[in-house]
Amino acid sequence: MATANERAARAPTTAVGAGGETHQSASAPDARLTTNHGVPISDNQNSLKGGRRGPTLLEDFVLREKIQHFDHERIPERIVHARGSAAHGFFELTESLGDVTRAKVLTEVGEKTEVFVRFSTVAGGAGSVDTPRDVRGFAVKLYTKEGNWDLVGNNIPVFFIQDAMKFPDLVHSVKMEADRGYPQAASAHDTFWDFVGLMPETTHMIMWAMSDRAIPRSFRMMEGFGVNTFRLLNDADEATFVKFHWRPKLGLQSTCWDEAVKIAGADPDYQRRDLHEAIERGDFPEWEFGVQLLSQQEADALPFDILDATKVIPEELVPIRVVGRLVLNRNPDNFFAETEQAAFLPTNVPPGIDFSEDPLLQGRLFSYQDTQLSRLGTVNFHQIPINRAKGCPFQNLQRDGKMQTQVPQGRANYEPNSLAEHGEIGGPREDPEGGFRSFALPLEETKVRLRAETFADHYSHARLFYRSQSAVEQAHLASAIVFELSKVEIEAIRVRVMANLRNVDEDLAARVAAGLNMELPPKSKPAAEPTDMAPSPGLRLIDKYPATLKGRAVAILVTDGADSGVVDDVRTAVEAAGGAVKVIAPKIGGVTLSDGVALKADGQLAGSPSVLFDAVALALSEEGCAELLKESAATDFVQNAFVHLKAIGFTPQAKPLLDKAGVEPDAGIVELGAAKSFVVPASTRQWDREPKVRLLA
Ligand code: HDE
Repeated sequence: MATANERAARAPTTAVGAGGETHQSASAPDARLTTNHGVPISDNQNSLKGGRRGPTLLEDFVLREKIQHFDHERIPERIVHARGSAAHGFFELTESLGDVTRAKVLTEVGEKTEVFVRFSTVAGGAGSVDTPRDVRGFAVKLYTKEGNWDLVGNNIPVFFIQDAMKFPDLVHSVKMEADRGYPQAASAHDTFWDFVGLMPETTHMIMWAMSDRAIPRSFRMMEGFGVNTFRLLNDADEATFVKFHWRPKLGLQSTCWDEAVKIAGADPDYQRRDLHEAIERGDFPEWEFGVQLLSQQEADALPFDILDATKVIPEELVPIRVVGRLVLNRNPDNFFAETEQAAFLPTNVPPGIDFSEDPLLQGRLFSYQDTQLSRLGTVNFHQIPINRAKGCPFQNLQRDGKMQTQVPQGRANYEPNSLAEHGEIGGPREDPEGGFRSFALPLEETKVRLRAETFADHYSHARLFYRSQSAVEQAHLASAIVFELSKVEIEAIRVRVMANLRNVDEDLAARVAAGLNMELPPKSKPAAEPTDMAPSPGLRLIDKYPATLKGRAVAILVTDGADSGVVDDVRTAVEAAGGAVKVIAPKIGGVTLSDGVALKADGQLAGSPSVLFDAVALALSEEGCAELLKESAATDFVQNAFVHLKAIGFTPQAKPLLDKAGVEPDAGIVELGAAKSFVVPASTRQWDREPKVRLLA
């Protein structure tokens, strides 16, 4: 584990800048404050004035430099995926894919490759919240020996649109509306659903976005997908299609919608904090890396087009081969320098990995490089430390440009040149054997601007997804659509969406109509009639919900006089099961337990609602409980834990609070200290409770 202190301790007292210059790091005990040009500063409190109370002088370069740098501290935020957080770690290959690729990162078993991974929401701005209903970005930069490989994925394996041409329209529709500047970080508004209704190709992704996948419990508990189909190329340049997968060791876990909404208020940085704190305490998040491999013949035999990013390849049809693992074990030292300046490029692929003709991917191949130019302001953004190729040198004859930090030697800035023959520096040369080669795709057709017929089916996969879900998940999905459409003001937009939903599943459409209390409209005419595919249990979420406390947090709410034995027992049991314990008390100074021992609090009740924890234990004394009955934060604490399907452990003295909060007994309501384990129900959600606490569509 690398705590902030340990990192500071091992940090060098001088750091090497990207261009090789050194500057004293702030952690050096004798560090002297200087201007950006190294001039020592004598006074950092007062500007230079003409007289004791006179005007500030233009001559004051110390003040001007400081304010000017501050004025320019911000760079444009990402147009999408603006809000994100990241961590360093490594990728380790556990099984070689040498039969299908020559990429060393996928053939050298046991080799550890440094990575930087950024997770993000998509629609909200950089200052928005962590828990909206949204797709999550899962961008991995692998610093391989053969150049950076950026696997820029999402936590959902399909996408809203089939062709990059529609991306600006999609993003405009989901972002805050153009005239009013709201809603922020929300898809529940007219323009988004207008686009959805008019573009049936969005339907499959809508199923995923309305499922609990779009309200994940933690970045550590999400799957990741490369989404687009790529190619792997072996030594003989033979191609195999590939889909990339990341599978979390902690399993897939999500929140309840009502909980996600409340977390946004209680802790807008919930997921960012969760990732940071897990890594600080040495609880390193880990994912399996898997691939689905298909030959051209296997791809041709599928009843859908693998170049269409709105289609999923069910793992029951093409199994996922696990060949590696990803571990995140170090927080960034500086958010701006690393997380904000990280530039991910789907075009970054090492030899042995290549693109497919997926028209969405093809557009991405242009967009990311282009957006980095405007975001980071220079063609030299690859020289920023977080973006530099670290696994190997980068060397070419490109020169100059804004913010050039390299100092190339010699006169050879062109190729071919013969200078090496004359004892001068000749510069790097191309490598026909080891260099990147594209797949020799035969191209014989005429130029066209159209959508292939093989992309016409917009509903079969949406149907497959919906019908593959468990009953609980189907109810959540239908309720999410009802929630979102209820925020849509133009009725015709709701009607159009419902008409499309009838092509997915009549039951789903009827549930949505009932939830809106609207007539079910006639079915819209699909471009291609949907077909029934065999359900794919692999598409479920709740089945991948592990019964474990590992990676989860349990709050113990304590009052003065609470039984210290109970508090100790809960802590010991939870920690033994891999969970983290937070003590919550009415006051941050803590409480005095029954044995007179003082217990400090990690959080104060009013600022630490139960939405921030996976299960709660109420270790209250009789007097403490009587006090809490007068505090609505306490009632909310218990009631929310109940309606968010969490386990509640309680001392008998806490019973009046349970009653006031309307808690009804079930398998998740456990008396502490009694024979029944609290850890068992705390390790999962109480799905059976849901019909008692919520009317679902
Ligand atoms: Fe992106 N996307 N995208 N995207 N995307 C960006 O690049 C774009 C798409 C994804 O943490 C932008 O650096 C187009 C699919 C992630 O820094 C931009 C299209 C997938 C991130 C861009 C797509 C993604 C981005 C904005 C359709 C899943 C955050 C800032 C043709 C595979 C990376 C930036 C980070 C970011 C363009 C669709 C994932 C504008 C044109 C599909 C995880 O270049």
